Amino acid sequence: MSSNNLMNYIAGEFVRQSSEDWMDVFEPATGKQFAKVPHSGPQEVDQAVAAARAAQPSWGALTHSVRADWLDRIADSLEAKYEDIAALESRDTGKPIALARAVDAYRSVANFRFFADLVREQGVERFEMSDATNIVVSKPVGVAALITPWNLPLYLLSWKVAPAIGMGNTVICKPSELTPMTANLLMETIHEVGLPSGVVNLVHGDGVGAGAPLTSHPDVDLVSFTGGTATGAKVAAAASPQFKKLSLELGGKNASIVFADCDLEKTVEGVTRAAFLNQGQVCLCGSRILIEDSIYDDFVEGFVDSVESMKIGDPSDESTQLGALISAEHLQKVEGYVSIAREEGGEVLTGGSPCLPKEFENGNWMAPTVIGGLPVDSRCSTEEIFGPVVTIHRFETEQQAVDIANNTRYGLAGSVWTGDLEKGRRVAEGIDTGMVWVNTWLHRDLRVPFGGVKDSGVGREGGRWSLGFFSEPLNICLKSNKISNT
Ligand code: TXE
Repeated sequence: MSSNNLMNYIAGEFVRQSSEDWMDVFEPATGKQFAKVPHSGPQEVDQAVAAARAAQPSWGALTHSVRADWLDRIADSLEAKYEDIAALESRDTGKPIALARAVDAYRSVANFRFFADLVREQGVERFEMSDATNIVVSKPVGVAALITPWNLPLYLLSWKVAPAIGMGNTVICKPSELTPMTANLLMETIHEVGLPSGVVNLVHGDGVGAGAPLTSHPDVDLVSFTGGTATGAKVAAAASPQFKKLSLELGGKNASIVFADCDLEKTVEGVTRAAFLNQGQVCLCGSRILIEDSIYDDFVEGFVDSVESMKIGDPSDESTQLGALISAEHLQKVEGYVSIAREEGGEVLTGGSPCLPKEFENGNWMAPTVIGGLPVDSRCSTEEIFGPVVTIHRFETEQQAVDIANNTRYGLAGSVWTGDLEKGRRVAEGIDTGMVWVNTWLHRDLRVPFGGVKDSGVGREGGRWSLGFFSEPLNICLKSNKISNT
């Protein structure tokens, strides 16, 4: 068996699945198969849930401070593998190595460190009454299913694992079958540091084989899911009848609103980054750019120049800014939207096929694409494309900008670019969304709530919101009989 045939991690052991059913993992940049993952089914899910259930009472009984020390040990060990994380993530997802290092490797380590500190600070809340004292203690929820997508594999998995185990839960991870490599590396790390067996388990496989049995499993108490909106609806339908605790981080169709009083140069740079980071495959990406009429032509000229100057190609080259899309199917979907845009009357201002060396000709490549001239309610302007394709639109008034921003089923994020912070805040408050950045984008503070409204999801994670989601508050009211008999 090749070393790139990954195994499930259950009860502290790397285990072979029961069948010889494997799924191929492809390198997005070249289209070549380079690894296999088990195509696990309900049997593997049952084993992993049983391991997590068995480990939960003793893990949950440890103090916050002891569990925080474990998170720090995992962070230390992951930090030593920083370059491996970046290289694996770049190969597995097709993203540029510089981005994989600065974003994926950095945040994966930072997530464990951040939650170690936050969990360690957890105390018991007290509310005094005239004749009694209430204390609120945080108890673990139990066994958690953590399901993650392919765009930021370890970044998002660590964002869930750290607070979940930090609060005393035990977990089963189900990473995307398209990008399993760094989840495997996390299991190796956890094994190396000697985390008690069964606290973290991992089942590889697809949504139907492994994801669905996990979300409907009667012994799973909590589901944290990040992925597409259609899949999120299936997860909710499976988990809700059993009243599992549920958090859904789904898609987005975020607006970048550009006012005439912005700093044009910085805004062009920021809006370009917001549109195309990770090839536009981030749920927070600003894929609809709304521009105030009086600067429309100047902005568009600068923006198209900026987009055309981005270097696309070999993800392992340090100077690459745009890599490959995740899969051939996804490329087809994204290209399909460009055809739809043309049918809807849109004009492609830049984009088309990138010109790349021969070794990449079977990869999933697409040049960054900017589309103008579409109505604000067209499909390309309202549906999530999740690729390097943006639409641009004009507005004349603040209210018009807000109305266009809200003209979608999604409500995850957004950005406003203006020299007037009062206006920035006012416009931000008008948008039905979970997060808005003013004069910046993806400027993350791990303490703040992360999540969306409408079809972008249910619930918030991040900082104390994560700790709240991954725990159950128990209120105990203590009244001493000695003080009074009333
Ligand atoms: O994600 P899926 P896909 C959006 C984006 C993209 C679309 C589909 O628009 O084009 O979603 O992407 C597991 N029960 N986002 O198909 O299917 C699956 O195995 C339980 C936005 O790749 O949502 C994987 O581990 N689990 C997003 C995870 O769900 C199931 C990031 C996500 O896969 C399941 C990625 C089921 N029935 C895509 N079916 C974001 N919010 O950032 C699948 N899975």
